[in-house]
Amino acid sequence: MTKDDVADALDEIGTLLELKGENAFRCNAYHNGARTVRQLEGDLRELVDQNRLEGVRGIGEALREKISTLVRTGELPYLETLRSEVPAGLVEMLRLPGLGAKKVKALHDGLGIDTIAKLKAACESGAVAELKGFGAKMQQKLLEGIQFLGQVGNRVRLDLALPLGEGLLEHLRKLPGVVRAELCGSIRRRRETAADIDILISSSTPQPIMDAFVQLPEVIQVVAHGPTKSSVVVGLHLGGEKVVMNADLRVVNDEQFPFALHYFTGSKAHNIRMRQKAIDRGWVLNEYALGTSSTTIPCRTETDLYAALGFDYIPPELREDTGEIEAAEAHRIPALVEIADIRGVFHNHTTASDGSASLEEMALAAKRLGFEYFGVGDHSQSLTVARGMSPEVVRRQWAEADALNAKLKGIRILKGVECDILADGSLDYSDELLAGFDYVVGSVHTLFGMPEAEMTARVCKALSHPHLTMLGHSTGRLLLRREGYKINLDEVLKVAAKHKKMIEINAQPLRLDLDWVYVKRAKALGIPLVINPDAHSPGELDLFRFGVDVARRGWLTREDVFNTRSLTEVIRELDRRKGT
Ligand code: DGT
Ligand code: CA
Ligand code: ZN
Repeated sequence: MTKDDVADALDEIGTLLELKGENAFRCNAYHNGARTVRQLEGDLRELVDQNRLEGVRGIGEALREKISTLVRTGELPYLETLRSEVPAGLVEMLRLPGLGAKKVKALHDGLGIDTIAKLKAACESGAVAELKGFGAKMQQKLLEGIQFLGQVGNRVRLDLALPLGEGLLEHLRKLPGVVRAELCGSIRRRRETAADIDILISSSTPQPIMDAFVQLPEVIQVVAHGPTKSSVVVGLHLGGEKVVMNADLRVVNDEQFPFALHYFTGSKAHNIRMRQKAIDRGWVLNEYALGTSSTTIPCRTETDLYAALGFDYIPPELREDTGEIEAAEAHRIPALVEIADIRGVFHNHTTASDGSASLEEMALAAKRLGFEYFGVGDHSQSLTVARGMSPEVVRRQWAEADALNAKLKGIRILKGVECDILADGSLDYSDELLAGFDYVVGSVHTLFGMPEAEMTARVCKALSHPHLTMLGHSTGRLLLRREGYKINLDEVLKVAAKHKKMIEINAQPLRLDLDWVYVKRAKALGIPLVINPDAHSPGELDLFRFGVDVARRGWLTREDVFNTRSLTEVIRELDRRKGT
């Protein structure tokens, strides 16, 4: 039992008590206790054994007793009882936007709703709108939320699935008898979310590898344990979130590895087209081999496999059957942008708005990543929830940037802003002030409910503003949480191209917005793209790499991405734009 496991249990108790209608004070005691446990210093087992939890603020006697039981026995009968008393569907309903424990309880008490399916039916019949405290608007919102949940299912964001998968891979690679081991599936293709972790290993001794796999520390449940295929549920705490997902392991012999790697990497659409290409040559391609009924074509690697069919190697990010097979056939697969190509970033926050670190700390963190420039882009004045900067704060930040640029070696601070695009499409500062920035990122943060035509006009108007340099997170989506605002992106791209504006690929793993599908279209229109981490702390600067994944999925080369340029080139281009 780690601190996180214990804290999760306390949080769960708090939530279950809320759903039972316990008083808020008692419920909060558990949530606060959970937070305290997560932040405790030292080994929890020792703290319990030496009675050192006594006197810790936020952990009263009732909690202390439960923590001790959990740590000593790994179980908590009190929690088990609570779980059996509260229908599981109620907990699931909490995932819907706008539904807290009080409302879930009201739905349960008032209409007997204890599953999402029943909630959907009650919304469709209009019963929810009639319930006190709900109304037609809430009912509509719930229906939309249910539909969204149905679409996203149990997918997990790449920034969580990837480290979880890489952790498993690291354990597995150390096992005796493992020749090659790789992650496959959507994670290898760097899709922004994944349904499960697909792992492939080559070995001539699969059984002991299977046995070790189902016993890895991350495994919380074994779904299937076979001779060459096993399936488990894994769980891990990552950055304050508990990630739980399925992981499948397949073992093949080493001759089969490139074929299996190709097959399980997918996508399914790519595989189907590839198999057809093989058939066109009178061959068969499956997860074990390429060849005719009598002979097989030996391949050591995926590169060999593609070459056998007369193709260029296709990077996994492109394998979505959106033209990559034709390009490989014509030897026109582009050299995709790489992490090492990125030389700076433009959209980041500091304590001047809602960031957690000073301008100097952020700039130094950027330098440590090997960047040549750090563009600061704090929020503008009207965004008060994010402590948007008044013109005075802006001028103070400029002076600070000048002083730091005189002092710091090896990193150059560029003076930018993430300027709000107001409801009517105008920008949030006077033209005079805007002219003083090195560049302006324009973003929408308010009135997400606007009709599509209005939102499109709003953003397009901002794109025509002479001082706007690039458009920030263009739909406002939060992956697996909320859809973006309604906007005609094709129109937006057309207008951006016309005014020669850049478009950001927001690399926050929760956003990854512009979506890769539109990245590809932006490139076709000649629009320069910019990969920005939208960092709110020094550690988040490194998130830029998830933006590189999106750029690669959008077929971008180094030339297509503005922040692959050197500092000198960037300054020259920004100056040129300001002159026009
Ligand atoms: P996911 O798991 O939804 O994030 O996406 P994938 O692409 O990882 O899908 P998954 O895990 O169901 O399957 C892994 C790969 O296996 C998939 O990308 C392609 C291959 N595959 C799975 N089912 C089929 C199929 O019916 N036909 C073909 N040709 N390939 C398949
Ligand atoms: Ca998968
Ligand atoms: Zn923003």
